[in-house]
Amino acid sequence: MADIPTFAIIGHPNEGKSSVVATLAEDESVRISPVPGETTRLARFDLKAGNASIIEFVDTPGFQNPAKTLAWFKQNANAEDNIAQAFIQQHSSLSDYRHDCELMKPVASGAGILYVVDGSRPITSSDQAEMEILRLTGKPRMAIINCKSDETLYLDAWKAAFRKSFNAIRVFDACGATFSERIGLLDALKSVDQDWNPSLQKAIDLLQKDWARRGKRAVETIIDSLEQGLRFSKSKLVARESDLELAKPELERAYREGLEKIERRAWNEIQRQYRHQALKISIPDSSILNENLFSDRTWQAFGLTGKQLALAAGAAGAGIGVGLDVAAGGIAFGVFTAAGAAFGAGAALLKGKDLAKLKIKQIPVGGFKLQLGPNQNPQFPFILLDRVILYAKICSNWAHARQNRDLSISDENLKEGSSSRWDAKQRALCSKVFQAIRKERNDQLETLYPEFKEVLSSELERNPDH
Ligand SMILES: Nc1nc2c(ncn2[C@@H]2O[C@H](COP(=O)(O)OP(=O)(O)OP(=O)(O)O)[C@@H](O)[C@H]2O)c(=O)[nH]1
Ligand SMILES: [Mg+2]
Repeated sequence: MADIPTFAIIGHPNEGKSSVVATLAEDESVRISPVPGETTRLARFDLKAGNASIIEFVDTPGFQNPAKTLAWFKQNANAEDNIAQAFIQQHSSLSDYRHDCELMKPVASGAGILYVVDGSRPITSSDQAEMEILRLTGKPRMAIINCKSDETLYLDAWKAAFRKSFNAIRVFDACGATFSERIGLLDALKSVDQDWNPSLQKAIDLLQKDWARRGKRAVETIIDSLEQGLRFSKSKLVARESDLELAKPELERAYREGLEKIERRAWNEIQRQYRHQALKISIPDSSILNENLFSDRTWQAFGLTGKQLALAAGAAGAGIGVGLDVAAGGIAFGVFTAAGAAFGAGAALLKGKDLAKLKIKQIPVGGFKLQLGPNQNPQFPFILLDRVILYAKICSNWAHARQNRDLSISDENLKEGSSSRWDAKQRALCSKVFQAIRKERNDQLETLYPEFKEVLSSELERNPDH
C-alpha cells in the first residue's frame, strides 16, 4: 500500500480526541465515552475514498503524567534524535506510563500531531506541560480547539497559548462538523508542513470526488423511492359484500405501512451511502421528520403552497381542479376519495388527506377486489420528496462523533421542506416528472431526469443553514 498521511490525535483524557477521530475518519465504530480513560490503546482509523485509504488517523489514550513527562523531555531534549522513541524505551516497563508511552508511539514513527483540547474550559498547568512536550518532539503539529460546551470565555487564552508552540490552530466542532468544515481542516493541515502538501491535496481531491459520487447515489435513491411511492397500490380480495367494511381499514393500514416501508428503505440506503451503517442517526426530537408521513404537521411543513402547486401543476398540464384545495391545505378535507363504492367512517385512519382512491371491483367468479392507490394527490410527491431530501441533508452532515442523542444540537434550520423554496420553473419540472412517473412514461422521464437530478444534487449540496 502506498504511504498515506498519518496523524496522531493527542491530548488530555476526555477532551474529545476519539470524537475528532470518528468525525475525520467517518467511522462510527470509534469508541467515545463521557468517562475519562475510555481509550487505552492506539487505534488506527483510515479515512477512505471508495475502498482506498487516503488518510490514517491514530486515536491515542490521554496523557497520564504530563508534568513528569515534561521534566524528562526537558532533560533529554538535546541528547536525542527521536526523543519520543527514547522516551518510550525508557518508560515502557513502567505501568504508570503506559498511556504516555502508547500515545508517543505514532509520534516516534513520524505521524503528524493533532492536539485536541476542550476550549470551553480554562487552561491548566497540565495543558501547558502537554503543549511543551509536543513542542519538544519537534514534529509538525496543529492544535484543534473542540469546544464541548458553548462557553467562549477561554478561547482567546487558548489561542494565545497555542501561538507559541503550534504551527496552526483550528476551532473544530467534532460533533457538529459538516463536510466542508472537515475539508477546511484538512486544507489547513497542508500548511503545517510543506512536505504534507502534495499527499494531503491528493487526499482532499479524492475525498471531494467521493463526496460527489455519494451525492449522485443519494439522488438515485431519492428518485427510486419517488417512483415506488407514486406507483404503489395495495389490493385485497374479500369473499362477501358484508366483509367489505371490515376490509377497508385493514387495507388502509397495509397501504400506509407499505409507503412507510418504501420511505424507510430509501432513508436507510442514504444513511449507508454516508457511512452511518449502525443506524446511530437518531432524528432530533424537535425534527419534523419524527412526524409520520400522514400527519397534519407533515403536510403543513412540507410541500408547496396552494398557489405554487396550482402553477406547477398547470405548467405540467395536469389539471388538478377541485382537488387543489385538498392538495394544498391537506387538513380540511375528508378521507380517501372513494371510487366505485361509498366509503364509510371506518376509513378514517388516514384522516385529513385526500390521498388515494379506493376501487372496489366485483369479481365475476365471486367476491370483491379492493384496491387502494396509486396515489394521485398533486401535493403528495412534493411531501415525499421534501422528507427524503431533509433526511439526506441531515445524514450527509451528521458528524460520525455524534453517537448519542443527548448532544444538544438542534435542526431548527432544517425544519421546512426544500421544494417550496425552489423557483417556479423547478417546481414545474417536478410536476412534469411526477406526472410522467405516474403514467409510466419512461420516454418522457429520460428527457426530464437529467435536469431533475441537477435540481436534487444542488439542493443536497446547499448548506443546511440556508
Ligand atoms: N457536546 C459535545 N460533547 C463532546 C464534543 N466532543 C466530545 N464530546 C463528549 O465528550 C466526551 C469525551 O469524548 P471522547 O471523544 O471519548 O474523548 P477522548 O479525549 O477520546 O477521551 P479518552 O479516550 O477518555 O481520553 C464524550 O461524552 C463526547 O460525547 C463536542 O464537540 N461537543
Ligand atoms: Mg478516546
